[in-house]
Amino acid sequence: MTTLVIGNYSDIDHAALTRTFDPVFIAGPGDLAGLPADTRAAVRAVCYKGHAKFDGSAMDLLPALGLIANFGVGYDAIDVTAATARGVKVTNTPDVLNDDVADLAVGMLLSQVREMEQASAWARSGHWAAKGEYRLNRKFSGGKVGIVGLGRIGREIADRLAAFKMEMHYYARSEKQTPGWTYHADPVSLAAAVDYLVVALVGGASTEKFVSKDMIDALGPRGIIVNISRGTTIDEAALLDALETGRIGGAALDVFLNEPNIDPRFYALDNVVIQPHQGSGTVETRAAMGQLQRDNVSAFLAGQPLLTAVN
Ligand code: 8YV
Repeated sequence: MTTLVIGNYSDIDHAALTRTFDPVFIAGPGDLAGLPADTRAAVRAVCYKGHAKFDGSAMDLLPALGLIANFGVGYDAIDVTAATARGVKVTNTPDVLNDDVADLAVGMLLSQVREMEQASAWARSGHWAAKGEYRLNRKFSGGKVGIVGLGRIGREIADRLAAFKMEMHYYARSEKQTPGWTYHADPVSLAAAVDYLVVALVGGASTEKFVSKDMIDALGPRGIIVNISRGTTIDEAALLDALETGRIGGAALDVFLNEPNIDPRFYALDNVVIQPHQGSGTVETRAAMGQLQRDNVSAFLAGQPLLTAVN
């Protein structure tokens, strides 16, 4: 046995992993210590899925480890510095999920602005027939949007929103070739310039609470925040305060701190669209992510170049 699979996989992925590697499966890094020492010693590659921390002490339980292949583009759960220090390569699954995550981001924003959840509840509860038309809401096309992080996914979101005739603004570490779009080196100035703020940053320590109270206040009472990145990228306490007091108009969130046990204050808010971290959650995309994860492991075990290495 050279491959260890960590995390919860779909039946299709589970079968493909079994066929390809005949691995040992465990639910999370917390189960590593319970494996027999000779099993741990035989592990050269790990397929990892999940958001629990996979740190240096977990890696030290696998002395022959050479690869951690992550199921997901975001690898903030894995301590890449610790991996590199131990000569362990890390791979992820970029690009194959860009369309799905961007589609969901746009759908969540449109749903929030046009109050689709509330309007649906109005119809289902009989109010439409008994009380009449649902209240007027707000025009979506032609708004001003700010993308926080114009990487691969941010760019896909921006391209979709540009098709809604939006005025495009963005923050990124450096200005991009995007004629007609306004670059803001200062994220607070970005937030002040737009109606909608879409967060598409990488996760991890470098972006923790990047969307600050100052940015939230600059966005203002008509402003709406969308987050499809990681819960850590927003100062969640500041966001909840602003949502509860009306200092911000609303939010559409696919990611939270402490998923899936998110702060119950979110459930009491009717100005939040809540999604259960399902940005990449289609059959097609999860299949492509699983394939890329397995292809990285196969390449590693065959001594060939990794497809999508991050260190
Ligand atoms: C998760 C994600 O990987 O790709 C990412 O970074 O957040 C998701 O696609 C997926 O939920 C499996 O854990």
